[in-house]
Amino acid sequence: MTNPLYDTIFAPHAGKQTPFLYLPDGSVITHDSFVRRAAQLAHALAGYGVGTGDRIAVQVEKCPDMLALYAACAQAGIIFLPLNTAYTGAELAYFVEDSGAKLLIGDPARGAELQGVADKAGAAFATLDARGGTLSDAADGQADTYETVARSGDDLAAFLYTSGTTGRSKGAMLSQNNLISNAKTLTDLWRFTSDDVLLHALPIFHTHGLFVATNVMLVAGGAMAFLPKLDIDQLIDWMPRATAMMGVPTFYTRLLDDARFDRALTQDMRLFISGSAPLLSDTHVAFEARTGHRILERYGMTETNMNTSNPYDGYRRAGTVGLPLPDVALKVCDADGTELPRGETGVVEVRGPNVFQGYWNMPEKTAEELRGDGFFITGDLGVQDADGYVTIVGRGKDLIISGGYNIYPKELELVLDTQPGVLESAVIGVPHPDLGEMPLAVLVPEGGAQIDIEAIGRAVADDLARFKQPRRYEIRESLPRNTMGKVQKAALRSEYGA
Ligand code: MLC
Ligand code: AMP
Repeated sequence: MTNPLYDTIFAPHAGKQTPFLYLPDGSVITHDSFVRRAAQLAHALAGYGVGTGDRIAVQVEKCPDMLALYAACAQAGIIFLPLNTAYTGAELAYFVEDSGAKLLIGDPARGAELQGVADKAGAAFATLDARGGTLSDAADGQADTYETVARSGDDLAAFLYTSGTTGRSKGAMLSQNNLISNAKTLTDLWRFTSDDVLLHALPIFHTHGLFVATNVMLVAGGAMAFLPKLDIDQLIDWMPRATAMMGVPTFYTRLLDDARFDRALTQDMRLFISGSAPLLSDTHVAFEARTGHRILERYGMTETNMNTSNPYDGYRRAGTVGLPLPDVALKVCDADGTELPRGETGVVEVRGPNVFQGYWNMPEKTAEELRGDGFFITGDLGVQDADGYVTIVGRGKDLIISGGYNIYPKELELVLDTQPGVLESAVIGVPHPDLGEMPLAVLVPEGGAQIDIEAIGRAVADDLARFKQPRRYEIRESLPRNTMGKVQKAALRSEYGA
């Protein structure tokens, strides 16, 4: 193979007139037209001076061209760096500068702002959305074949940024083999074939919607109902024409809240998969009672793609994330990395072809989390039972997961601490019926100062994407600390969590 990722996932589709993307307006993109569009986009990228090994930062709404850009990057050996469309200009500037991206591709409606971000970072700028843009214009007249650039499986295919406990985002470097191994393993494990139609309502800038869903469907040669976002009416409308769905737990709780969602509607579905955040056992049980389907829960992360899955044929155990994938080694360890006996709770560590290559330009961070023997320290607390099923019982890392998006409290605290009248802050996750968790900010005023919460709400909006912004503020005289001076977040969670 000259380019394992392109040759495995995209090349087999050239010439196939079968449906790949069903779009909400009724139009269909075939497998063949998808790879042809990718080739045109690869030519357009070359026109912007982007070449093999370069990075491109892509903050583009979910649309077929955004997905085809991923294929174009694979074909041209360019490293694809997709970014959440909710990120502010300030957040984006960090990613473009840190990654050294040669080109930023963004929303035409934010053209002036993003051009400024690109200029500051010394990157070129192009626009793209579902209606077009300068990149799409540049692609339109190009040849629809492109000579695939030779790459090895160890070459990098993508960067996905993930925040950390220090508040500074880290670029997780994913190789071609990282993506290929997961794509093949999951296609087999979940029995995807060319007969499948996947309901795809997830964003395509994260592991779940991009690599898990898209790569699996391409390896299988199936189709996707490619929906812009989670819209329950649309999901219900498409369900009788689909065979499978992948979603975060909010997808399942919202479906259950709708009386139209029942056994008849799901009778032709064969598989519902959940991940990215804990699925409550209650949801699992209610879903089976309503539809007769047992949700298949799996567990993964940006740095490792998927690690475990409940079985397709065997018992799907509610509240567990199932068994390690066939090519993944998993152990539950103490803080020193010593494996604990089955049944004891500790930190989950994983090793396998799915595990990333390290954090871009952060060798110390990489060494802290990726052991010399290849085991990655996930920061999740888990327990494995005698049958091998893994349950995630909590997180060692200070992380909030809201509707499947990660929010690192430190990043918010750094912004809040600089606000007028604020001496210090602590951000905690509190339960939320729809999104699982949401961030609550506890603020301590400087001696005698008045804190203007509305002004703070407006100020954080410049720095933080909306989904990260605290939904509730509490003011108190001081933060509870232990004898070492560390803020006791558990105490705050039990005080405000209800
Ligand atoms: C949207 N909003 C959120 C939010 N999503 N707030 C907190 N958390 C979220 N996840 C806010 C918006 O800013 C807006 O705020 C309001 O909610 C309505 O926006 P929306 O776009 O209409 O929201 P909605 O469609 O309801 O989106 C909710 C959601 C979506 C849960 C469907 O966030 C989603 O698709 N999440 C999936 C995330 C995902 O793919 N994660 C995978 C990561 S990969 P306002 O105030 O302006 O109205 C990974 C590895 C693995 O974790 O294992 O898979
Ligand atoms: P991210 O960094 O966005 O990739 O988020 C990965 C994190 O999501 C993991 O480290 C877990 O904490 C969490 N996660 C993913 N899937 C599950 C799941 N099925 N159950 C519980 N937590 C999950």
